[in-house]
Amino acid sequence: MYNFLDMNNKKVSSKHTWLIALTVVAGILATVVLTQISEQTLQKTFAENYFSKTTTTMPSTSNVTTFKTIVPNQTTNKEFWINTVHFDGMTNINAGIKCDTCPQNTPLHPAEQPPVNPTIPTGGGFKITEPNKAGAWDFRSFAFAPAQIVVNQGDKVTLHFIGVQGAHHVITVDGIGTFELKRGQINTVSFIANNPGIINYVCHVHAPNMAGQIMVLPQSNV
Ligand SMILES: [Cu+2]
Repeated sequence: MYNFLDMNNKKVSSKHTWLIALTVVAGILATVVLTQISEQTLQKTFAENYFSKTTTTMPSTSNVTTFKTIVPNQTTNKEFWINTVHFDGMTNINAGIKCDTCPQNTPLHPAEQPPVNPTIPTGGGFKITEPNKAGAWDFRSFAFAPAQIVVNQGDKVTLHFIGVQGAHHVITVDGIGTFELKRGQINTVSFIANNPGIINYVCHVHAPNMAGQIMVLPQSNV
Protein backbone atom coordinates (compact mmCIF):
# COMPACT_ATOMS: atom_id res chain seq x y z
CA MET A 1 0.00 0.00 0.00
CA TYR A 2 1.34 3.38 -1.00
CA ASN A 3 1.32 6.35 1.25
CA PHE A 4 1.44 10.03 0.33
CA LEU A 5 3.25 12.82 2.12
CA ASP A 6 1.25 15.92 3.06
CA MET A 7 2.57 19.47 3.22
CA ASN A 8 3.86 18.92 6.67
CA ASN A 9 5.68 15.81 5.55
CA LYS A 10 3.26 13.63 7.54
CA LYS A 11 2.09 10.27 6.30
CA VAL A 12 -1.49 10.10 4.99
CA SER A 13 -3.45 7.03 5.78
CA SER A 14 -4.55 4.50 3.13
CA LYS A 15 -8.20 5.43 3.82
CA HIS A 16 -7.51 8.98 2.71
CA THR A 17 -5.70 7.71 -0.35
CA TRP A 18 -8.78 5.81 -1.52
CA LEU A 19 -10.97 8.85 -0.94
CA ILE A 20 -8.66 10.97 -3.07
CA ALA A 21 -8.58 8.34 -5.82
CA LEU A 22 -12.37 8.08 -5.88
CA THR A 23 -12.68 11.85 -6.02
CA VAL A 24 -10.30 12.03 -8.98
CA VAL A 25 -12.16 9.28 -10.88
CA ALA A 26 -15.51 10.94 -10.19
CA GLY A 27 -14.10 14.21 -11.43
CA ILE A 28 -12.90 12.64 -14.68
CA LEU A 29 -16.28 10.96 -15.28
CA ALA A 30 -18.13 14.18 -14.61
CA THR A 31 -15.86 16.02 -17.04
CA VAL A 32 -16.46 13.44 -19.78
CA VAL A 33 -20.25 13.54 -19.33
CA LEU A 34 -20.34 17.33 -19.29
CA THR A 35 -18.15 17.49 -22.41
CA GLN A 36 -20.48 15.18 -24.33
CA ILE A 37 -23.52 17.12 -23.27
CA SER A 38 -21.79 20.30 -24.30
CA GLU A 39 -20.90 18.87 -27.74
CA GLN A 40 -24.44 17.67 -28.28
CA THR A 41 -25.74 21.08 -27.32
CA LEU A 42 -23.32 22.76 -29.72
CA GLN A 43 -24.27 20.41 -32.55
CA LYS A 44 -27.94 20.98 -31.91
CA THR A 45 -27.43 24.71 -31.79
CA PHE A 46 -25.41 24.62 -35.02
CA ALA A 47 -28.01 22.49 -36.78
CA GLU A 48 -30.84 24.71 -35.64
CA ASN A 49 -28.94 27.78 -36.66
CA TYR A 50 -27.88 26.32 -40.03
CA PHE A 51 -31.26 25.02 -41.01
CA SER A 52 -32.88 28.12 -39.69
CA LYS A 53 -30.68 30.20 -41.97
CA THR A 54 -31.23 27.80 -44.86
CA THR A 55 -34.94 28.07 -44.41
CA THR A 56 -34.89 31.83 -44.24
CA THR A 57 -32.86 32.07 -47.46
CA MET A 58 -35.22 29.82 -49.38
CA PRO A 59 -37.58 31.86 -51.53
CA SER A 60 -41.10 31.77 -50.33
CA THR A 61 -43.91 30.89 -52.68
CA SER A 62 -44.87 34.51 -52.95
CA ASN A 63 -41.51 35.75 -54.25
CA VAL A 64 -40.43 32.86 -56.51
CA THR A 65 -39.55 34.33 -59.89
CA THR A 66 -41.85 33.23 -62.65
CA PHE A 67 -39.78 32.67 -65.78
CA LYS A 68 -41.42 33.75 -68.97
CA THR A 69 -41.26 31.65 -72.08
CA ILE A 70 -39.22 33.35 -74.77
CA VAL A 71 -41.24 33.82 -77.88
CA PRO A 72 -40.16 35.08 -81.31
CA ASN A 73 -40.35 38.76 -81.97
CA GLN A 74 -44.00 39.54 -82.34
CA THR A 75 -43.56 42.87 -84.04
CA THR A 76 -45.23 43.17 -87.39
CA ASN A 77 -42.55 45.52 -88.73
CA LYS A 78 -39.60 43.68 -90.26
CA GLU A 79 -36.63 45.62 -91.62
CA PHE A 80 -33.66 44.12 -93.47
CA TRP A 81 -30.46 45.48 -94.99
CA ILE A 82 -29.45 43.50 -98.06
CA ASN A 83 -25.91 43.98 -99.39
CA THR A 84 -24.72 43.30 -102.91
CA VAL A 85 -21.50 41.31 -102.56
CA HIS A 86 -19.14 39.12 -104.51
CA PHE A 87 -16.78 36.41 -103.34
CA ASP A 88 -13.37 36.17 -104.96
CA GLY A 89 -11.19 33.10 -105.17
CA MET A 90 -7.90 34.72 -106.09
CA THR A 91 -4.97 32.53 -106.98
CA ASN A 92 -1.97 32.27 -109.33
CA ILE A 93 -0.66 29.97 -112.04
CA ASN A 94 2.68 30.09 -110.23
CA ALA A 95 3.32 28.56 -106.87
CA GLY A 96 3.34 31.07 -104.05
CA ILE A 97 6.52 32.90 -103.24
CA LYS A 98 7.87 32.73 -99.72
CA CYS A 99 6.27 35.47 -97.68
CA ASP A 100 8.61 37.32 -95.34
CA THR A 101 5.81 38.78 -93.26
CA CYS A 102 3.81 35.55 -92.92
CA PRO A 103 4.01 33.36 -89.80
CA GLN A 104 6.65 30.65 -89.83
CA ASN A 105 5.76 27.44 -91.65
CA THR A 106 2.98 29.11 -93.63
CA PRO A 107 2.40 26.78 -96.59
CA LEU A 108 3.20 28.23 -99.98
CA HIS A 109 0.26 28.67 -102.32
CA PRO A 110 0.20 25.90 -104.93
CA ALA A 111 0.20 26.71 -108.64
CA GLU A 112 -3.37 26.75 -110.01
CA GLN A 113 -4.53 26.95 -113.61
CA PRO A 114 -7.96 28.32 -114.61
CA PRO A 115 -10.33 25.60 -115.91
CA VAL A 116 -9.97 24.94 -119.65
CA ASN A 117 -13.68 24.41 -120.29
CA PRO A 118 -15.47 26.12 -117.41
CA THR A 119 -18.85 24.62 -116.57
CA ILE A 120 -20.10 27.66 -114.71
CA PRO A 121 -23.59 28.88 -115.70
CA THR A 122 -23.89 31.82 -118.04
CA GLY A 123 -25.70 34.95 -116.93
CA GLY A 124 -23.08 37.22 -115.42
CA GLY A 125 -23.19 35.89 -111.87
CA PHE A 126 -19.87 34.11 -112.27
CA LYS A 127 -16.72 35.46 -113.78
CA ILE A 128 -13.27 34.01 -114.41
CA THR A 129 -10.52 36.48 -115.16
CA GLU A 130 -7.58 35.28 -117.26
CA PRO A 131 -4.15 35.21 -115.62
CA ASN A 132 -2.50 38.62 -115.67
CA LYS A 133 1.22 39.27 -116.27
CA ALA A 134 2.03 38.06 -112.80
CA GLY A 135 -0.02 34.89 -113.36
CA ALA A 136 -2.80 35.93 -110.98
CA TRP A 137 -6.37 35.04 -111.84
CA ASP A 138 -9.73 35.14 -110.05
CA PHE A 139 -12.99 33.24 -109.84
CA ARG A 140 -15.81 35.59 -108.78
CA SER A 141 -19.34 34.80 -107.61
CA PHE A 142 -22.00 37.47 -106.97
CA ALA A 143 -24.58 37.21 -104.20
CA PHE A 144 -27.01 39.00 -101.93
CA ALA A 145 -26.26 39.07 -98.21
CA PRO A 146 -28.60 38.00 -96.72
CA ALA A 147 -30.16 35.75 -99.33
CA GLN A 148 -32.80 34.17 -97.08
CA ILE A 149 -35.35 36.14 -95.08
CA VAL A 150 -38.26 34.89 -92.98
CA VAL A 151 -41.29 36.99 -92.10
CA ASN A 152 -44.83 36.34 -90.91
CA GLN A 153 -47.94 36.78 -92.99
CA GLY A 154 -49.29 40.26 -92.37
CA ASP A 155 -45.88 41.79 -91.54
CA LYS A 156 -44.89 45.13 -92.96
CA VAL A 157 -41.57 44.30 -94.65
CA THR A 158 -38.93 46.92 -95.45
CA LEU A 159 -35.94 45.94 -97.59
CA HIS A 160 -32.94 48.24 -97.99
CA PHE A 161 -30.82 47.12 -100.94
CA ILE A 162 -27.26 48.41 -100.58
CA GLY A 163 -24.84 48.68 -103.50
CA VAL A 164 -21.62 47.56 -101.87
CA GLN A 165 -19.81 45.46 -104.47
CA GLY A 166 -20.37 45.33 -108.21
CA ALA A 167 -20.61 48.46 -110.36
CA HIS A 168 -24.35 48.18 -110.94
CA HIS A 169 -27.23 45.80 -110.54
CA VAL A 170 -30.79 45.57 -111.85
CA ILE A 171 -32.93 44.05 -109.16
CA THR A 172 -36.49 42.75 -109.19
CA VAL A 173 -38.51 41.95 -106.09
CA ASP A 174 -41.39 39.73 -107.20
CA GLY A 175 -44.71 41.54 -107.11
CA ILE A 176 -43.05 44.77 -105.96
CA GLY A 177 -40.98 46.16 -108.82
CA THR A 178 -37.63 46.50 -110.59
CA PHE A 179 -34.91 49.09 -109.98
CA GLU A 180 -31.28 49.77 -110.77
CA LEU A 181 -28.73 49.89 -107.97
CA LYS A 182 -25.21 51.30 -108.32
CA ARG A 183 -22.31 51.08 -105.93
CA GLY A 184 -22.81 53.47 -103.00
CA GLN A 185 -26.59 53.67 -103.45
CA ILE A 186 -29.36 52.41 -101.20
CA ASN A 187 -32.77 51.59 -102.61
CA THR A 188 -35.62 50.87 -100.20
CA VAL A 189 -38.83 48.99 -100.91
CA SER A 190 -41.69 48.27 -98.50
CA PHE A 191 -44.75 46.08 -98.71
CA ILE A 192 -47.22 44.09 -96.63
CA ALA A 193 -46.62 40.33 -96.80
CA ASN A 194 -50.27 39.51 -97.36
CA ASN A 195 -49.86 35.99 -98.68
CA PRO A 196 -47.86 33.06 -97.30
CA GLY A 197 -45.28 31.62 -99.64
CA ILE A 198 -42.05 32.79 -101.24
CA ILE A 199 -41.15 36.18 -102.68
CA ASN A 200 -38.02 36.07 -104.84
CA TYR A 201 -35.54 38.89 -105.35
CA VAL A 202 -33.01 38.62 -108.15
CA CYS A 203 -30.38 40.63 -109.94
CA HIS A 204 -30.71 40.35 -113.72
CA VAL A 205 -27.11 41.39 -114.29
CA HIS A 206 -25.72 38.60 -112.14
CA ALA A 207 -28.00 35.61 -112.74
CA PRO A 208 -28.45 32.93 -111.63
CA ASN A 209 -26.59 33.04 -108.28
CA MET A 210 -27.37 36.61 -107.24
CA ALA A 211 -30.79 35.77 -105.91
CA GLY A 212 -32.65 35.57 -102.63
CA GLN A 213 -35.93 34.48 -101.09
CA ILE A 214 -38.33 35.95 -98.57
CA MET A 215 -40.27 33.14 -96.91
CA VAL A 216 -43.65 34.36 -95.65
CA LEU A 217 -44.93 32.04 -92.93
CA PRO A 218 -48.71 31.55 -92.78
CA GLN A 219 -50.61 33.15 -89.93
CA SER A 220 -51.21 30.85 -87.00
CA ASN A 221 -54.83 30.04 -86.13
CA VAL A 222 -53.99 29.78 -82.42
CU1 LIG B 1 -26.08 42.19 -109.48
